Amino acid sequence: MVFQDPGLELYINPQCHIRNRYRTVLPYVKNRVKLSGGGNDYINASYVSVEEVECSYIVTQGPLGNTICHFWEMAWEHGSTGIVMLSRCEDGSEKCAQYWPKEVHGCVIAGYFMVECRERTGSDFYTVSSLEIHNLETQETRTLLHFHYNSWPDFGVPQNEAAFVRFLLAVRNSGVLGPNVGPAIVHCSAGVGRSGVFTLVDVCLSFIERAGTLDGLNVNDTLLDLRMQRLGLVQTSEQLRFAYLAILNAAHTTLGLGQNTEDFKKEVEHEMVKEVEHELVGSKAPIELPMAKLV
Ligand code: PTR
Ligand code: PTR
Repeated sequence: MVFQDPGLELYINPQCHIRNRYRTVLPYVKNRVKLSGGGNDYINASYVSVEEVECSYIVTQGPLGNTICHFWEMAWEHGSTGIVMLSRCEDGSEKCAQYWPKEVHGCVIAGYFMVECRERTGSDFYTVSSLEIHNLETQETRTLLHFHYNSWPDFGVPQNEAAFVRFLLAVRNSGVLGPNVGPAIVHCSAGVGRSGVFTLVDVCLSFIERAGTLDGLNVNDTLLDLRMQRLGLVQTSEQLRFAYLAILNAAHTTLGLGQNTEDFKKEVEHEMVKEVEHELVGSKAPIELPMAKLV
């Protein structure tokens, strides 16, 4: 299946091929992020936002070795204070370049930027690094938090939604997703499957917080809206089901409605997920990437 909407034109430029990690995953023309440093302005990244709940992100692929400098340029130009990374660097093959320091007190130099790791804390499934980014051209320095969820395979789901929700709440509580800072950068390997789950759950949680209830939440429409901004966000029906469970878990946690129970899970399985799979995965919103449009 292929998106037919003429407003959803993918950015296809042979001069930019070496900046794409996957030939089939490209940003739309209408909302691609442009680098402003002069020369080729291309980076495989999309602005994704839902204004109603003041959520905005930059969703992007895991940097390649030759795009690390573009990645940091983008973070700098947008005043981002947080990066959410949902893939590993290696998982059988390279999924993402090691664009941030591997070790505490380590340093990465890319283009005009020097990035140092000041501190790192973590649990078994995620790490939080406090990074200092120095602009070598202007001599300015800023700090930025790097949240790395390191146990989520591509096309899969995390082990359980409670762990993922703990991660999401840690990101939210840090303030990096807030409306008064630059958009957080969210990426996995292609910047569609796992990044789609993260943004969908965060946006839905924002709707729930604003309303003070789960009533009226429309996850389907929210995902369709996000998919008009970057193709293929949320890749599999398993990921979509997981997003549902995570949304409900997060809602129960933040609204104090009590913890996830088996009954509650069953309810989700029966009443919501089946319907959504049928509607969203089955017909209206293709999961497949639009191969036909590619040169
Ligand atoms: N665990 C590392 C540390 O604390 O130094 C941080 C880290 C985690 C670095 C994962 C890289 C990682 O990616 P990969 O799992 O692909 O090596
Ligand atoms: N497998 C696809 C291809 O080779 O064209 C690209 C792809 C890779 C799509 C990973 C999605 C992927 O998952 P995620 O967006 O979660 O990194």
